[in-house]
Amino acid sequence: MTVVKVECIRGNIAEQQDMDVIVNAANAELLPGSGVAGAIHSAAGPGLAEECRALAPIRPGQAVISSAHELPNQHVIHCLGPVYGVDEPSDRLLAECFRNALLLADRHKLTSIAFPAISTGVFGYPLQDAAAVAMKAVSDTLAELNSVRLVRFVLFSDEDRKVFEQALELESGLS
Ligand code: AR6
Repeated sequence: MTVVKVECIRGNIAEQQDMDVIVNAANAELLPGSGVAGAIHSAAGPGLAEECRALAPIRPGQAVISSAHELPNQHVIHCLGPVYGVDEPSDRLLAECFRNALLLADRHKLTSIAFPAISTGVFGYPLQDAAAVAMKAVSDTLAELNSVRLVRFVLFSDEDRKVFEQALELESGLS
């Protein structure tokens, strides 16, 4: 079985130079926005929004792939997370984001993928619950991956990183 490393770091998702693909916590229209989407679009330059126009709109749980433009990565995968309490069932839709992004990266023969904490900002998903969903989704998808070797969660604060680290330790399929 393929060995996949899962790690949690504190950092900026738009500054993951060593990763093949970074994941955007997008809006349905794939427009720049705030938070993760703002950071990714401003680092990528206007070409990203232009390319994204043809890929939008997307629905909760869906993942689409684009070029990375001026970012140091090969690609960006855009996921629309659920708005907590609105898009239901939110846990299944959030899990689909991680699963669909991993499978898409794998289909593109990419080896490393960096995720932000999708839905936990503007979309209001409680961080601890989101971390558990994320780790279980990665664990449940591992057996289907051929190319991906490194999954990195990039959290904006050390406090958030600790929450994800704990969820990683609790997800037995990943240890
Ligand atoms: N790097 C890593 N994590 C970040 C960064 C960054 N540069 N910036 C914020 N976070 P959010 P969502 C954390 O709101 O909840 C946008 O406007 C942040 O602390 O970016 O999925 C889109 O256009 C939080 O824990 O994504 C959508 O309309 C997490 O990343 C909507 O917000 C996600 O925060 C998407 O909302």
